[in-house]
Amino acid sequence: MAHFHRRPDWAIAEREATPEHVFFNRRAVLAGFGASMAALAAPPFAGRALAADDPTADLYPAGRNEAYTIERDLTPEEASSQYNNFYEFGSHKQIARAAQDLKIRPWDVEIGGLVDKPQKLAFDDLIRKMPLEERLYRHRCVEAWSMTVPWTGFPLSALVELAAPQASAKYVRFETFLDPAMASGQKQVWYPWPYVEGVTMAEAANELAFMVTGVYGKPLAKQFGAPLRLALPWKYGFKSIKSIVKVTFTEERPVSFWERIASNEYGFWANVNPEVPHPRWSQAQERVLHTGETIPTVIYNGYGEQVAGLYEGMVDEALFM
Ligand SMILES: Nc1nc2c(c(=O)[nH]1)N[C@H]1C(S)=C(S)[C@@H](COP(=O)(O)O)O[C@H]1N2
Ligand SMILES: [Mo]
Repeated sequence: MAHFHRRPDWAIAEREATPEHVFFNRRAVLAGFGASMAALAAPPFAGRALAADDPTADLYPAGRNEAYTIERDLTPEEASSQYNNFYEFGSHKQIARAAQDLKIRPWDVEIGGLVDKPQKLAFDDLIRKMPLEERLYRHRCVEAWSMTVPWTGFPLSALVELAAPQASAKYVRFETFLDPAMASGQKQVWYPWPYVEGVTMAEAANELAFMVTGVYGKPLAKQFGAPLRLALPWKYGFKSIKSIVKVTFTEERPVSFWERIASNEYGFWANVNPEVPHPRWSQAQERVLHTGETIPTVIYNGYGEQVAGLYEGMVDEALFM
């Protein structure tokens, strides 16, 4: 019974494990972000969405919803698009180039399970049924780095409405594509592919739960999880599943990808809380991706007003891991 798996890279506190923040700091000092990238030993700025080639290009930029702006500075695209978690393309942060192998057309999204309207839609049809808007959201990775990005997309609640779930549905389960020939990371058999995530129906109905189709006023670049990903800004980043092909309404709680790998470290709820450390590192602070600055982490990543009510009275649940 040779059942073992390699520890994920974030098994070590990331600021100890990786040189990237040093790299970013040095780059910021030397040139300032966005300036003369080519002059530095930096990776090329791979994977800008080629707006003209994208069948949804005419939908961008979408109008900004001013209810979702924040005081923090936006993370420059040059930083957020060159430092990504997308294990399907490698277990490190420099996957932007490899992720260009992701084939995003044709792209179907299957909606099923306990619903009145099971359906399989082409992404290009789905997006045109949905109310697109831009929102500025914080993103806090469980590895204790953070960014602030302008996502474009539509509320998850609009997709729930389209599916018409039955009363017995208690959870929404999301699944990423499975294609090891295209995504070399999926050849690593010790990971439980495909990537799976889930939320409760109440979480799915929360106004903050957002299905993302674009960023920086353009269709999503591949490394961000094109053409369709989730953003749950009050939870650790691993809940925000990328490149979704399947949405299933279930009675049973889905077991997510990282929960299956290490349930004592990456739970179902994964709500951000600076006072509940990861078993192997503190969550009290976070490193701002593009500046290297360390700032305090805030409960529910600053979204307590919108989401704390979801968890009232749930004393027996591990809400913060
Ligand atoms: N399918 C899939 N979704 C994923 C991941 C992944 O490896 N595969 N990584 C997660 C993690 S840990 C984080 S922090 C965010 C990173 O999103 P970003 O690369 O756009 O910053 O995506 C999440 N969604
Ligand atoms: Mo993450």
